[in-house]
Amino acid sequence: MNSWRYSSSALSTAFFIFLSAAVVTWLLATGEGLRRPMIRATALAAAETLDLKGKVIFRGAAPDPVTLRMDNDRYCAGEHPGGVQLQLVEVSPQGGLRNVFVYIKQGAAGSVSSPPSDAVILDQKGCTYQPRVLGIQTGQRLKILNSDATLHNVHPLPKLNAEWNLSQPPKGLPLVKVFDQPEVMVRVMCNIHPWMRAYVGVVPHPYYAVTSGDGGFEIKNLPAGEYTVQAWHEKLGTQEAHVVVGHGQSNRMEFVFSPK
Ligand SMILES: [Cu+2]
Repeated sequence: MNSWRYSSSALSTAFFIFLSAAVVTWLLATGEGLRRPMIRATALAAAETLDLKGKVIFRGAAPDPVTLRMDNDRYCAGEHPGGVQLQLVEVSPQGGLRNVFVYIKQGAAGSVSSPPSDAVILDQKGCTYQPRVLGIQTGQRLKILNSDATLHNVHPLPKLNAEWNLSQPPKGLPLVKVFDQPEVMVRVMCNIHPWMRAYVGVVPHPYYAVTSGDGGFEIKNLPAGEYTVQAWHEKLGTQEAHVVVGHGQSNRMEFVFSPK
């Protein structure tokens, strides 16, 4: 009896080893393992999360601001007598760069959560989009307001999501839209006011931020693991960095942009 038990157990062990070897061989052969997000299984098991904090710096001479004339719309021109000085490379006295979209490009897919119920707000105010750079999750509602007493036309120009083009009456009802596909960035324009621009970073997770006036950003509640982080700026392009979050590593990072 004992010998039968022993041999049965040995058979089970042998079968388990065979099955494990087959799975490993299949992963190696198909490259499936390589395509998995770069999250350490041990980190996820520990359910450790951290806030990834960082700063985006600009070194060099910022270009001259552009003067926007809004003369083709009396309301817009009246909101900005003398025009608008638009500085797209907006740098703080300490060198921090504003309006950089920073997001987890690789490594967060295993932690995808359903989109938050709160809508992201994009306002049209003073004939500009506010904010100019924003992030949103796939499936999350984008609520577009028109706070101006003039007609606007909201026209995103995506490459992966559906394009649409809708007029919005003066102080009209909000438009509510959703992006289905991750896309960094979706440019939004207004067919009536050619100076109007907004950029929407659509990501499948909540791990993104836009730098504030001092160039700082914070990506909250990031599971410990290894990540590729990308920083995007409208005029200065993109940069990527590999970071390890948790495991005793620093949760601070820095990007440095220079003139193009
Ligand atoms: Cu407009």
